[in-house]
Amino acid sequence: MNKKLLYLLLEATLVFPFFPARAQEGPIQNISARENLGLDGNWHYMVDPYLTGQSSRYYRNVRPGSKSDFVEYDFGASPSLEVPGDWNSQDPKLLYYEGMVWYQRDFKWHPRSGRRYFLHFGSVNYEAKVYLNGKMLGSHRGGFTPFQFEVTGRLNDGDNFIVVSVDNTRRKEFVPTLNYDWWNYGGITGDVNLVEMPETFIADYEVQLARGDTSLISGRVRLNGPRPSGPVQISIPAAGIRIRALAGADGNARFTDPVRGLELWSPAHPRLYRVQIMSAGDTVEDEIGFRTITARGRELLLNGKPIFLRGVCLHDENPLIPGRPRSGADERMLLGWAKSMDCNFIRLAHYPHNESEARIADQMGLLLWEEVPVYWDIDWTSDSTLESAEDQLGDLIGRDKNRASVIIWSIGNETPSIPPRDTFMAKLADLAHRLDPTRMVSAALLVHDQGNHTIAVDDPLGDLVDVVSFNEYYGWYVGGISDIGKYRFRIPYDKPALISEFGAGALGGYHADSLTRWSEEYQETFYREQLRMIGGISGLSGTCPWVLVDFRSPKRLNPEFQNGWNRKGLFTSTGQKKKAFFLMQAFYEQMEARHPDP
Ligand code: GCB
Repeated sequence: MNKKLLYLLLEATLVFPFFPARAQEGPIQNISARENLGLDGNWHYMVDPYLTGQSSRYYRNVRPGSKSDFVEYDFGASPSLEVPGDWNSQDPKLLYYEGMVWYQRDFKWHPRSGRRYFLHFGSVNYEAKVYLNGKMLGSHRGGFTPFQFEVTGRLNDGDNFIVVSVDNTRRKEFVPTLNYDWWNYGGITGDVNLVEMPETFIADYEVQLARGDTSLISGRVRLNGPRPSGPVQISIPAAGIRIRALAGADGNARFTDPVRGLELWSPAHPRLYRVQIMSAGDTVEDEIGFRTITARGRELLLNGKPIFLRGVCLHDENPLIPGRPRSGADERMLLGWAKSMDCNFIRLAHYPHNESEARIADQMGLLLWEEVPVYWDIDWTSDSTLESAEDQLGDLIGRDKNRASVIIWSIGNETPSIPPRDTFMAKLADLAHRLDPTRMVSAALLVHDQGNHTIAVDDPLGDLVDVVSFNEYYGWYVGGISDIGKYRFRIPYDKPALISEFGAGALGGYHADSLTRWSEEYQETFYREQLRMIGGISGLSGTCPWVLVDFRSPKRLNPEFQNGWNRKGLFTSTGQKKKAFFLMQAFYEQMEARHPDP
């Protein structure tokens, strides 16, 4: 049993010795396709900077019964926040708030016998304690990945209420740690659902082409419940495919079957098939695309053919709110901006984005890099830090393993090589490979200046990843524009290489000559020089400028040009294109003409 599970069970047992919470092995796959009561919407909230709520038992949600009753809180009379959504963008008092906030909402439900119920959260940043009808269900740490609690037998027939305490205090041992270059948006940032399932149900499934093989479909279905063994069927009606498999006593059914005539998914042709997974008592449907992603020496191959990744980096932030996206429409808008630059690839930095984003990318024909927040210098020697990084990586892969768009799992960003970090990252690389042998594993590496303008990509982690990716800021943090052309890169790997970041800041609408920092002209010239330099790197598999849109960061304090925003966006914070956007767009159009998407 993994340690997180043990923690959940122990905690639940201590609080309710006679009724331990039953935490799951992993959240139910494809929640949005299940019978569910959506619990998004308005939740009451109370801000609790002094951590009074635990001892005052806010989770009991008591309301004064008469005028003379003494109760020092009242959810019902408190204001509300939209869920999903961060609190920072919904109440001006909370813009910089880091700490505890209590959420509460009522709902009506009539549980049916012979059915099982799960309370599922898409993401809560960072630590959540969840209570149903005054009793604790359990807790979860990690701000970006889903989790759930089984609530069978705990629902009232009729009126119910949930209370969640959410704490986004940054801590040294957390992942991410104390210091990072984005806004620490707190709150219930993902969807909340009450899900109804049969007693034995399809808890998880994976349906993909076998690694590098377009003639084999392979995967796994996992049943959960009192009758976990039995036949399962996977069918793809439009392709005339029907696969039968048998789940053993552990609930797992594995299969590998030949397929013929399947149209492959690609950015040029994002074909998705309706896939039906059936067991004796349960059926679930998904939309899945089929493609392979492999490497041959320095070439990256999609469906066996070379592809150049015309990428861009993106934070999970809608600048027009500004805050975490609150709907699929927000995400579609951001991905649409990337498409308008002729991108076929997006690096979702620096943490898991909302689950629906990869589904939208599947539909729009965008390839994705997904990442866990192992960012800069975290606590490499702490067991709990490693456990948290592993949990987040496992949960992300578990959530998005059926998405054709996702081709790269990134295990971290700019982590400086020292022995304990090398050991830590080797474990993550190994875990990602074990959990998903069909995709590429990468990390955004730091480079090292060997003198004479020679930049070596020589991080030992480069030996353990499948795609060598690196960030470089020559002409912005190092040297000026006129130096960019002098740099040469040494990339001593026979693997695909990718520039995972390069970029310069510009305040939209600020115009000056090309030597004036923060002007659109400086940024434009920086891009022109960078693209010339990058053009000299032979065999590169892609580029990802930093970053598509200006984003909020409390580290960016230049009052004239930044004002709490990282200004390296190709779009401004109001959604306007900067001059450099058009240069990048022209470059990508040329690249597409030279290397059309397979
Ligand atoms: C980086 C980081 C990214 C920062 C960016 C910057 O190297 O990976 O998170 O936001 O530089 O703007 O400095």
